[in-house]
Amino acid sequence: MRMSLTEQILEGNVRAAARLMRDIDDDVAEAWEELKKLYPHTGRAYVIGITGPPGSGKSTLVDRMVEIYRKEGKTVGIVAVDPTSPFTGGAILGDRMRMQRHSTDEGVFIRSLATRGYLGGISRSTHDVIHVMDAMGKDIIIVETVGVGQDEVDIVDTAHTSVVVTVPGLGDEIQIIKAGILEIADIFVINKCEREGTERLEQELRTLMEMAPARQDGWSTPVFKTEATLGKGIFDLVYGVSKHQNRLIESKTLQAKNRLRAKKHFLKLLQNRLLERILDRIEGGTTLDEMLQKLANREANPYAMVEEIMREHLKNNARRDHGRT
Ligand SMILES: Nc1nc2c(ncn2[C@@H]2O[C@H](COP(=O)(O)OP(=O)(O)OP(=O)(O)O)[C@@H](O)[C@H]2O)c(=O)[nH]1
Ligand SMILES: [Mg+2]
Repeated sequence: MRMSLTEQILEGNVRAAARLMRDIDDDVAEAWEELKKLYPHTGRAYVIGITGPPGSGKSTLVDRMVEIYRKEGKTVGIVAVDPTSPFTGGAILGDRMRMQRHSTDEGVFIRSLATRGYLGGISRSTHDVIHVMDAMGKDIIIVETVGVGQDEVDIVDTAHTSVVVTVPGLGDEIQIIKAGILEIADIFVINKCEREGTERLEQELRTLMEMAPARQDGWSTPVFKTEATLGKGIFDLVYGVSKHQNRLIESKTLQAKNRLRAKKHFLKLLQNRLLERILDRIEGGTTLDEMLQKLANREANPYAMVEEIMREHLKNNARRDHGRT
């Protein structure tokens, strides 16, 4: 009998893993079944999120970090999330190039994800892909995402340790406050620290942090200065990540963190599944476009419409759904 994708992945078949990730991306129905089977084999990997503005050097940093983890004998999965926006177009290719030297290393698995439509959602497939890498046995999983809005905050929900990258000379201090980045950063990195303005930025970050309320886990967010192209400061950064990991364990907040991660993932799954199901049904009669048009023309009331959909499609069809997946 043919082995299932899950069985192949658990045996270390890299092509099977890549295949499943493609299916996840394409929203193939079987992917759900495979993920369901894989799930019991997850939960061991340590997930690090790296976020920051376009071109701040995230991929270069990741590449350097991977170098260190590999020397320590750890295996690594990398998820590079690309919001498909005009100004980061072509970033996927760029990431591939920059991490090319690890691409022949069996201990490293790299996967790029493009942001998809409003239904697929960036964080859902990210969670799923993390699970696949986790089941593959990767010790460390690094999620790189461009910080351009809500996505970065979403991605942070997937990570145990969140690293926020900034560079001098961008007026970043304003961006940081705007994006609410302060609350989500476990570690700050000032990359391209050879550039002018590093000291000022560092000072600004520290001042900001002093004003922030004390964290429950007692962790105070460190600031590391790196020059990723030359590999400077990377050891400190990697050490900082493991210090944060230890703090999570010692302060017993790791469990709380995992609960939060589980919650976000679960709610996302539920939300997507329900929404998909309902929209599928609606497509049969009135199309979503038609509904939206009516709403825009103020010919329909969104509150009443949602109520009606709930009534019709959730309750009455619940039995018909039974047994279908
Ligand atoms: N001067 C300088 N350049 C750097 C440093 N780190 C990275 N770069 C350069 O900055 C450019 C962008 O680096 P990436 O690693 O692709 O940045 P990124 O944040 O991953 O970019 P996106 O994924 O496109 O958002 C590249 O040309 C790097 O060589 C640094 O410490 N100093
Ligand atoms: Mg990148």
